[in-house]
Amino acid sequence: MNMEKLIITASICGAEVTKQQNPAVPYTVAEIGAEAKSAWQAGASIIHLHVREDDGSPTQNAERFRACINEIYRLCPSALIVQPSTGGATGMSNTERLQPLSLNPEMASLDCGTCNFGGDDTFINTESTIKEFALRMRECNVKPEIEVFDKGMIDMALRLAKQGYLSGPLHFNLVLGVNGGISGEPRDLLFMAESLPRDASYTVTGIGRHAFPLAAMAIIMGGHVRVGFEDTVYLAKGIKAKSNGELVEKVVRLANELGRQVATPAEARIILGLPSAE
Ligand code: KMH
Ligand code: ZN
Repeated sequence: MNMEKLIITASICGAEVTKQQNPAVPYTVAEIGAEAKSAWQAGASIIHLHVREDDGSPTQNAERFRACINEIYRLCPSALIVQPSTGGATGMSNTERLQPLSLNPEMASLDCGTCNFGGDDTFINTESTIKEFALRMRECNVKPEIEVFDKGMIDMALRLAKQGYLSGPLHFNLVLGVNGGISGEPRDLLFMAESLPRDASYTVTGIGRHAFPLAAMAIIMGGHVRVGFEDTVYLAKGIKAKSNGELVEKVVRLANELGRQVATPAEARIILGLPSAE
């Protein structure tokens, strides 16, 4: 397949998934480091990072992020790209959510709209919140991964880009299958991808049972793929993954079968227009 190499992002932890759902979900600094290593060894070049207290409760504390990022770099010497979440967990304040930007990461997630988020939870991102987060990312020299859960959020990002809050080429994360966002059928992904500017890059996140069918579509379409415990704890129907590495390995198998090569972290930086790590 004559396409750009595939960037695999591992969403190793998330803010909501628990050890009750899968005992391999990492909470401690050591567990987060080990899960990042398993994903990197399997072929991930980006870690989308949430962090937890040791008891599993989600936190956006900068020092906890620093400890986890240091542990990840200690265990993964090829300089993975670490992308902290600024979404945090539902109900967190903007000030709480913004804390990891103080560490000047290369990238961070930028959520571009409000939606229901499973059950009665809501994930609130008003227009002024998105503008504030985008400006802070620009100040800190952080490349936003524009996270969208529905088509209207793409439109919001494009409107803010027109107003100068975001600069191109834009990089999106199309998240499909959240209970409250767009569903995860093939036509949904086609619609979302066709709604992006021609020079944009995108990664695809399929939630739950949509993870691997949408990964296969993204591989064929020239998109990139995110997979990890944040998005699914299952390797296949009824089979829980033993690690994030197992989930990444499955994406690598799909890419190999479909003839698309997997990017190293250095190649991912070039694709995304990030400065090299050296
Ligand atoms: N935990 C969700 C409420 C992000 O990382 O930017 C939001 C989330 C998005 O995970
Ligand atoms: Zn996240």
